[in-house]
Amino acid sequence: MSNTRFTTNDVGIPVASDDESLTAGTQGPILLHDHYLIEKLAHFNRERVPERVVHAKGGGAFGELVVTEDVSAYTKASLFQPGARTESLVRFSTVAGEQGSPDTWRDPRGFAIKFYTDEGNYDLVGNNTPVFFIKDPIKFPDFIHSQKRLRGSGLRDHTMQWDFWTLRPESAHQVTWLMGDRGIPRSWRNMDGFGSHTYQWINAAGERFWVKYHFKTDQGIEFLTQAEADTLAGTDPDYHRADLYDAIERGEFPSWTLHVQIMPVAEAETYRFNPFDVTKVWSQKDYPLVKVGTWTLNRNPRNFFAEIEQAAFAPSNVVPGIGLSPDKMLLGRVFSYADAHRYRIGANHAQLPVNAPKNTVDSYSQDGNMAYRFNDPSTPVYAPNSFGGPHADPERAGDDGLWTFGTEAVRAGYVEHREDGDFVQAGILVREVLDDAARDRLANNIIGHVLGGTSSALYERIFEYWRNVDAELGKKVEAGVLAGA
Ligand code: HDE
Repeated sequence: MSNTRFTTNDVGIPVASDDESLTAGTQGPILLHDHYLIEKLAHFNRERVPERVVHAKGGGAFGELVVTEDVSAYTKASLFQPGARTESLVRFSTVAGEQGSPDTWRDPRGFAIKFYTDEGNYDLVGNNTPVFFIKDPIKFPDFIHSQKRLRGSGLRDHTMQWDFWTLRPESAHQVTWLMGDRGIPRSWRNMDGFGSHTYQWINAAGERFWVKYHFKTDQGIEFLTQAEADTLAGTDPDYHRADLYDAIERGEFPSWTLHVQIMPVAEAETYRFNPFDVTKVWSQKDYPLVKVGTWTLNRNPRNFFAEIEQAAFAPSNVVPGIGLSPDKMLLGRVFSYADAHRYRIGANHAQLPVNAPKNTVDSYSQDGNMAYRFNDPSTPVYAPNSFGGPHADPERAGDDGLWTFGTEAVRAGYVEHREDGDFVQAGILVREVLDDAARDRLANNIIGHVLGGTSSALYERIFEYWRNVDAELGKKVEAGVLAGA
């Protein structure tokens, strides 16, 4: 079969050989003016961008959100209006492992969605758990260091994980999720997604509500046992990435039903838990799920690097009709992600096709590395101007950062509402949500994890931590660890 495709270099010039470098005679040195060889080697050296400092290993796909219900009383955001269909991208990930690490390590899973709305990109960068380990962004680098690797040996270390968790007992709720079945989903298709933080919704009349997002898997929740996950980590480290890719290739499009919990602003102050603390959930008895629509994944990336590795999700990407909240973690993230993208991909990361919005960009940003998009030359380069350049319109904007602030600058924790406490909701999860078998698996997972190299000097503190979550569970953990030590 004749092949009429001919190799060129990166500027389209036909090249002489795919196989032989240019040398001075057959035994002579390679010649520096073999610029095609140089381009190949030099470009190869630059193939990697820095991996994400967390959530380095992942995979993703494209899809669509279809709004089947009417929630317009709560938000004017165009993507949530009845009947709206919005293209989207998701990236699922583990948190602590590096790019080549196994998909089946016990870890929360990232659940980052980008909605390409007609009013700009809306990114909901959540996890497969509704809560998080810490509640102040100042602790994030410490927390992540404790989950990653020791400085000297470069090894992971259970002692520093348990040391950090037990010294920051606000972690108890999330660690209970992590050590339970949800810590190793069977596949990305078999897990729920959560926005985790409290966000604002703003309706057309300007009324504000606090909301939490829940994506409930239509495939059903399924998990791997520790033993299954350990085996897969060795035999099939890309198990979850392959599962999603293969399902979509087969035409089996996974879907999730999107629900929200809605809290009237006036109730936030008196709710039994502080509704802005990301280590807490809102009880669904108090704030039941309100259905919004269906979100389906139906298209695989065509280029993993261009569309998934370079995907840049940022909690600062919020569109009109949606706003932020006094959750300190969320506010820390609003700075952190765009900063990470500028470092990792570059100042113009938003110009890449996967990150660019579908609507028109009319901003005053210009130049920088790899600038590709530019305004018509007649558009002024400054604002305000008298020559027809874009001007801000508060009516169109989202007012995403508005709520009533106290005026004093303080370094203090969250105001504790009457039922708050580090261990309260973790205990409810153990006693009221899990069944006997799940409680047993939880205890065994904890015991196995602690015995996986944790210094015995921490044992008593670990037992105390779990006794505080639940007396029974604490006893089981203590007995199991001491028996196995
Ligand atoms: Fe992240 N996180 N995070 N995080 N996070 C990143 O962004 C950060 C937090 C989450 O698939 C980084 O581009 C801070 C909570 C997901 O591309 C970084 C804090 C939740 C992803 C970063 C948090 C998340 C990230 C790494 C404490 C769930 C992967 C490189 C205030 C609600 C997104 C990058 C993807 C990624 C910072 C806490 C979820 C460094 C400072 C809470 C799903 O910017």
